Amino acid sequence: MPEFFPWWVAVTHFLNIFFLLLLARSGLEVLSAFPKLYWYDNCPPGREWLRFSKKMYGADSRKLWSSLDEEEAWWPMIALPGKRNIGIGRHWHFSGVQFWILTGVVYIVMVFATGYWQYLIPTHWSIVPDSINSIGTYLHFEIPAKIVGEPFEPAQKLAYFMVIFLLAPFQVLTGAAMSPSVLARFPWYGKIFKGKQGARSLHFLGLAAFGVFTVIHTFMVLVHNIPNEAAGIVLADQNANGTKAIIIGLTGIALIVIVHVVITWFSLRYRRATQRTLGVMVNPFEKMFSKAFTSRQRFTRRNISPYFRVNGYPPVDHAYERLVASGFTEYRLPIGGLVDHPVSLSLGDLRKVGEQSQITKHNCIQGWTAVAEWGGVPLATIIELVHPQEAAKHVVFYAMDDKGLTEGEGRYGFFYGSIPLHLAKNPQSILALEMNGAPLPIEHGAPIRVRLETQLGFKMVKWVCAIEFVADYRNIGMGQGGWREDQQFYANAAGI
Ligand SMILES: Nc1nc2c(c(=O)[nH]1)N[C@H]1C(S)=C(S)[C@@H](COP(=O)(O)O)O[C@H]1N2
Ligand SMILES: [Mo]
Repeated sequence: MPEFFPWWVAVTHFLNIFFLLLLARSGLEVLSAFPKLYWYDNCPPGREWLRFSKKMYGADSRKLWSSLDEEEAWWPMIALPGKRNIGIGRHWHFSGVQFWILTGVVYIVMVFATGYWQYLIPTHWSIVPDSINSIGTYLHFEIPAKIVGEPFEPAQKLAYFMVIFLLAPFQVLTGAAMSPSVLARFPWYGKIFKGKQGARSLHFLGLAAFGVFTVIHTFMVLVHNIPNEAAGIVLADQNANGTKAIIIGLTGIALIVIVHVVITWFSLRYRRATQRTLGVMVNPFEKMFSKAFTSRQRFTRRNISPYFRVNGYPPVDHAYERLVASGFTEYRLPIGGLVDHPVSLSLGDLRKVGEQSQITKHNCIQGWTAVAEWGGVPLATIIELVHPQEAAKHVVFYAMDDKGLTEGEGRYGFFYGSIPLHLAKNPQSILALEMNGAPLPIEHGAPIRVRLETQLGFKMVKWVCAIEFVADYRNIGMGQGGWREDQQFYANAAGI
């Protein structure tokens, strides 16, 4: 039989504490951007089953509001990094999860390679009544006996089994069910979890379960024979000096806290550097998703959401007002840059170029979703029309809303976004002129907005006024590939 407390359990247990705390805190940062949980993907305001926000926005609100207004600033003590930084929070979450999974894989391999699984995996249903007995014993303020020849009592074994073999994979699976490119490519996968909102709710409940487990687990270690157990889990030797083990254990916890304080401070103080550094780990991963998956969404008219949130306030300048007043008859869309045939098209010209419609689900980075029908011109047809040169690698969409005027809060400059050429060629990448069978409403991007159905919402530029094919986006704006990447530190790839 394997040792009760081998060294690799001590090591992976320590790493697990570090990464789980990282995932919990950065996950809360993501939640803070849309602190509402739903069980269905239409997610209209007011119908959430759980809300962590006092702000109320009604679906019948007379004043235009934007989904970014629903975001909450959470305390850096709780969220990583806190203070409305979902871009940075996601970077930590997706960097951390890779190492957490790696730790888990190493642990599981060792569990099976060494035979340790016998201590963790119940092989008989009697574990259930035995566990109930154990819990009864605890409720009489006594410690139940360990299973003969094993390190744990029955309730403990069952709890560890559920956390390791059910809860941890559950968090990975519900996490994956929130990626827009996974959902677009495999719509059946999302359905298992009641859609993206179901997956968000379940992922949150998973976090809550981890929290409950951690509290009980820690308490149990304290009421059991603490110096002894500490010696086992910290020093991988139950007979080692307990006091020494407790000191080393507490030092380890202090170290974890210090690292968390430092990375939180650093993330808030040097947001660009954090975005760049963690981007090295996250971007390839996100790009892989965007590249491998194309959207296969086929919703029906019955799936169309009665309420579709707006993100980003419409342009407020006179030029845009004049365009609206003219019914966009004066609107022209220049498409140029590194192309053989630059063009400038009116809405009528664009309609002649091609027509495609699709009913798809929108995924905002904050977490909300909504289904609509979009009609317009496939970007692939535009590409054929203008014929990009060899050097063209990205497509940049420039918008008419100047964030300094529409939002303020220290933000400035016109909204824009860029995508790699391959995304523009995807089957459901279009320039939409219509929403739900009518011309695009102003708040949703009139007269033209981009639709890319494997990506997060922030990539789908509204109120487009020009399109440029470029070799590189680094000399545009602040060089990160889009306005939200520049000023909110979002990742440039948006398939997750
Ligand atoms: N020009 C412009 N386009 C934009 C934005 C914006 O602020 N300005 N916000 C983006 C974000 S973050 C999202 S989620 C979607 C929202 O689209 P909707 O308002 O039609 O729901 O638009 C995207 N396109
Ligand atoms: Mo968004």
